[in-house]
Order: sequence, then C-alpha cells, then structure tokens
Amino acid sequence: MSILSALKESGVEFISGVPDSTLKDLLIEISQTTGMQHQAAACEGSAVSIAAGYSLITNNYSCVYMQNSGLTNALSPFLSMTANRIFNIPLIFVIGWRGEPGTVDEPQHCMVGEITLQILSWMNIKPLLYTKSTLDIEVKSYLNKKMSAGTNMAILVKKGTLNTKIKNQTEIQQKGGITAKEIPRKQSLLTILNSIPKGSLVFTGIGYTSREIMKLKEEGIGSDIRPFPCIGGMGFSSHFAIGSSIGNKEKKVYCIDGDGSFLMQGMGNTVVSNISVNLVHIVLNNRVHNSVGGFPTCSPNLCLSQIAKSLRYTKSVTVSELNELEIVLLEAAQTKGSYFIEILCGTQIMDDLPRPKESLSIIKEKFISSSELC
Ligand SMILES: Cc1ncc(C[n+]2csc(CCOP(=O)(O)OP(=O)(O)O)c2C)c(N)n1
Repeated sequence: MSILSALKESGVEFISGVPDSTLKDLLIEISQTTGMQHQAAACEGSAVSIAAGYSLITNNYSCVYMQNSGLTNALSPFLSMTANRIFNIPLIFVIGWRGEPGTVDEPQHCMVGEITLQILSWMNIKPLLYTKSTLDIEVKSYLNKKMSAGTNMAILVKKGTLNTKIKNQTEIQQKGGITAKEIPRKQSLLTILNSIPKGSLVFTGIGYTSREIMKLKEEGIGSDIRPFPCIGGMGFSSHFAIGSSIGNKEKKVYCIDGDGSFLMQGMGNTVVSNISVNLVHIVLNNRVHNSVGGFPTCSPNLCLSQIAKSLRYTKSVTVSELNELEIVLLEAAQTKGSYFIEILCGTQIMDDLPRPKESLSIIKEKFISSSELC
C-alpha cells in the first residue's frame, strides 16, 4: 500500500497541491492513477482553497499536498476560512518535512523545519509522522479516526522516505505542455549571462536557476556579475528585484526565475505598472517544476508574456529561438523601464549542480560589497 492507496481506500477522491521533492513517489503515483482527481495549484493557499471548495460541494474529505515551506502560505485560507472555528471544512494534509531538526538539509529550510510541528499545533493538528517503518495499517487507522471525528489531519513525511521509485521522469515532464520550439536550457542561461552589463544587480530564483548559474559561474561564465541567489521564498525573487530597483534607480536590475515561481507569486509583479523601475525580468518557462521532480505547473500552456503585458510591464516578449533571445537581451539591456522576457526552454538538467558553499549571510555580504552600493 501507499499513502495514495490509503487515501483512496478511505474514500478520498480529490487532491490538490504544490510539488515537493520529499513527496516525489506520491506525485508519480498520482500522475499514473485513476480514481483520484488531481488539480495542481499555483500556491499552497490556493491548494487549500481548491480542496476546500471541492469538499464543500461534495461533502467529502479532500487532500492537500505541499512542502512544509508552503505551510505559512496555506495558513491564510486555513486560519480564516476553512478551520473548524470558521467554516469548518476539514482537510487532509500531506506535508514533506524539510529542515527537520537533527537532519542535514539546505539552509533555507532550517527555520520552517524547526517550527513545522508548532505550525501544525496552531492548526490544531496532531500529525502522523510518516517514516520508512510506518505501517499501512497505521496510516489507515489515523485517517479513519480523524475522519470519524470530522477534524483536520496531516501526514508529515520525513525526507528520504518516499522518493525511492523515481523512474518515469521524462514521461511526467512530457505532460507539462507542448511547444514546437524551444531553446536548450543551458544555451539560454549562457546567453543571458553573457548579455548582462557589468555593474547590474542580478537576482536568481529558486528551483534549478540559482544552482545552474552558480555552476556556469564556476566555469568562468558571467564573471562580471555576482548574483544574489533567492533560494527560499518561492516566487518572490522578482519582488526582491523590484524592491532593489526602487532602492537604486541607477543600476540595471535583473531577475532570472522559473515559470513555477512566476505562477506562484506573479500577480505581485503588478506593482511595476505604477512605479519606475529599471528591471529585466526573465522567466525560463520549461512548463514544469523541474527541481522537485519535473511535475507540470498548474497552467503549463499559458503565455506568460501575455500575462506580463497585462500586468503593464513596459515591454513583454516570448522567445523560442536563440537569435531572437540575443536581440531581445540586447534591447532589454538598453531599455529603461520594466522588460519581461519569457524564454521557452527545455527541461535538460546540467550534471552536478552545486549548492551554496558559503553561509547565506556571507553570500549576502559579498553581494553587497561587490555591487558597489555604498
Ligand atoms: C512556498 C514553497 N512551495 C514549494 C516549494 C518547493 N519547491 C522548490 S523549487 C520548486 C519548483 C520551482 O519551479 P520553477 O520555478 O518552475 O523552477 P524549476 O524547478 O523548473 O527550475 C518547488 C515547488 C518551496 N520551496 N516553497
């Protein structure tokens, strides 16, 4: 059995969420199963709301999956809409536990990892801790007990418990939408790095982008720039970039991000319509959340540059050929205002992607001193 089978046997028919590498096996199973309707969500709060809407109308429990870093996002609709003292629409949460105290994990996960149980206690949830030795019967009896009581519940999955059977990644990625043309990922990044004028401020997003750029810099590409890797706060790197452009009108500011991140928080970029920024916002659209297993985003076939156009970026384009990209990057470097570039790119992954080698506070200090901000 598996978590998915236990959910199905308990009568659950609907699941929504944002992917997490801790939950890869569950997500692969969801993509291959029948009898469980699945809706990928743009963010965790949206997943809670979609699942709650489904439950309200069907009078059945539904399930929400996420990484624990999405819990704070989920809290908004939970605490003021679905919780038992509000509209009382109980849900089943399946949560990947990154940054669990006593385990080794990336620095951005340590704070949320430490307070995960506390957040769940604010939600009045006593989770079932899912480890390699958790028995199927324990999962079923936990679900059934909580369902009979009509309460919220959570299965908290320890890192390394579920990601054992990853085989069909290519198949999953292929479902992430279809494009006739695309620029190979590495080629896109090389071209971007070579186009950024010296002295620019560069912010790179979560997912593979920051790590890919770290690798290219280790290979000597883009030696004139020192990017600030926004490896936490999914979707907010462009907001960071906007803030820094407000704070320094002289410098050209770049944000290089993924489509999953843009879809998660892109509406916040609407502020570019009423402020003066000197921003080049680049989104590498591979139509999937590649770094957490290659699962399709909630809307893989949207044209992101059309969205940016309606958010009133000064200029907004989609490119799918290398020569177009070169021209557009040149123009963006010379244009004042907000320039949005959607690159239709592939899902190829470079080998041996590095992770930050220094502490994040040192990375921040080096970014500040190299940016000649004072
Ligand atoms: C709030 C939040 N939700 C989920 C995650 C887990 N997560 C890390 S990277 C990522 C996917 C990012 O997708 P995209 O921006 O398209 O970049 P790619 O992975 O394709 O490089 C996800 C879902 C997270 N870190 N934070």
